[in-house]
Amino acid sequence: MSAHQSELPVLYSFRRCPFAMRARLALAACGLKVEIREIVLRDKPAHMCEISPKATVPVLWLPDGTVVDESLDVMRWAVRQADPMGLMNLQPSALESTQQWLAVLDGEFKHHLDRYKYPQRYEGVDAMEHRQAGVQILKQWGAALIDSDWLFGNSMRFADLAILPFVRQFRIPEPQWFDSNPELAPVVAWLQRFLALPLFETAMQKFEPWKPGDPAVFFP
Ligand SMILES: N[C@@H](CCC(=O)N[C@@H](CS)C(=O)NCC(=O)O)C(=O)O
Repeated sequence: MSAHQSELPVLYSFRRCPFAMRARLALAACGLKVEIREIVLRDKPAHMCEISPKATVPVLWLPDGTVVDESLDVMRWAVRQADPMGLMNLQPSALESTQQWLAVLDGEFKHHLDRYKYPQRYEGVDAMEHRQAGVQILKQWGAALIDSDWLFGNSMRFADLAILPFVRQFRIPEPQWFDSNPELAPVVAWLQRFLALPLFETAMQKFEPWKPGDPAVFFP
């Protein structure tokens, strides 16, 4: 019942999750089509949990049965299939910065983002301290944006797509404060550029939650 209904990979996804969002962005940017299964976090499909017991989205299930269940690995898989936008056209130094920034993003930045956005979920947390720590990290990315539209020049690359869904999340609690913060001006412009992309609109397409037996729905 949960088998592939086509020759295409299946992507378990949740629209609002920034990890799933980066996976959809990479798939769409690489011109790859998947069978999409939108999930609800409090009622995850049994098949998804079976193939990936850690049960986080995104999960990409390939027709040969391979399971790719880390968002950065889904992105890496996508660019290996095709890279028409040149997301991986990077000098060795840019590749090194990409790796460092992604480690900071999924580690420190995500830590501060969660505590800024949802302080009530943690004990003894001061949201403003975490907001400030997040700003310090954003400023490092902002420094790379002083003379260019994207992190590595005037074309979007892998790191932009991996990082921007999380910058978007960081803006959500206090959009006016974020947009008018002079320290963040290059980051604000970077985010606005991203939100205006047709690619972003494609990645944010809405789907009804999937249940076993539903006809296949495709993304993009
Ligand atoms: N390291 C994972 C993290 C994915 C993740 O944490 N996704 C969240 C949603 S944003 C999730 O599925 N959480 C499971 C839950 O809330 O039950 C990745 O990069 O794919």
